[in-house]
Amino acid sequence: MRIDVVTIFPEYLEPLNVSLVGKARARGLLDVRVHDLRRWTYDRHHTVDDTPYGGGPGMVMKPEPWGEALDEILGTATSPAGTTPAAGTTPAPMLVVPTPGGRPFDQELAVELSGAPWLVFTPARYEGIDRRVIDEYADRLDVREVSIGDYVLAGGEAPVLVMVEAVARLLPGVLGNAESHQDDSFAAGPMSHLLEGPVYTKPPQWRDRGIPEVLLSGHHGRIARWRRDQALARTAANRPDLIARCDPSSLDAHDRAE
Ligand code: 6GU
Repeated sequence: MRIDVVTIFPEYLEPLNVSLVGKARARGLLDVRVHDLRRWTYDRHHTVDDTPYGGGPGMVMKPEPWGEALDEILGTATSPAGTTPAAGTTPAPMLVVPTPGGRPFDQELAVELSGAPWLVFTPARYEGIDRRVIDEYADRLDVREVSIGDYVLAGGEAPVLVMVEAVARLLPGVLGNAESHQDDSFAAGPMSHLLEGPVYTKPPQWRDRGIPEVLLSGHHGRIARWRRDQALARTAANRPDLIARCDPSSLDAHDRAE
């Protein structure tokens, strides 16, 4: 997968050199290119923002640098949403626009993005990017405006780090064990919409605390049942909204499986 990020703070994306994403890049599974938006400014102050039409507080990112940056990065690779480029041509990139006004980012969207061959992220500062830029590229590409949660950040760079990490760990070969994200919180399957319960490792005694006995029992049925109960309790406590989305029949099936 190729990922381009256009930002006025390229150094903010340094964590993409570290850990899981850094290793995926080093192994050639991920081709990440970070671009400084100011490369596409030509005035002495490398201006990227201006005052909003209609008045109001804050500044808006000017359309020209974004347009030039995206034209250069995308080249001729454009294809309207819902179409596929002919064999042998450049794959259609997906444009991901981080904004608190976007659709909520969740595991389902992470899975969808992980299936794209090429993602282009446009993290903005200030009050956002001149709307005409999003409209311009939405005519030619699959454009997604995405928010990572119900709070306001100073810019889209941290959300890009979040989204790239969520997507990268889904790519084939990135995780050590091909199954290791199968039972994630939020993954599809019988435990979907349940949060993961507590986990334990050695030593068997730490301070005055031991390990729940069922985990030492070797009884896989009882262990699975206990984990499901723990997951359900944690979900009820922290995310009661998710309980409603649980498939009750899958829970009953799990119960009977013991
Ligand atoms: Cl994607 N951007 C900003 N600036 N704030 C956010 C966000 C994005 N998602 C949640 N808050």
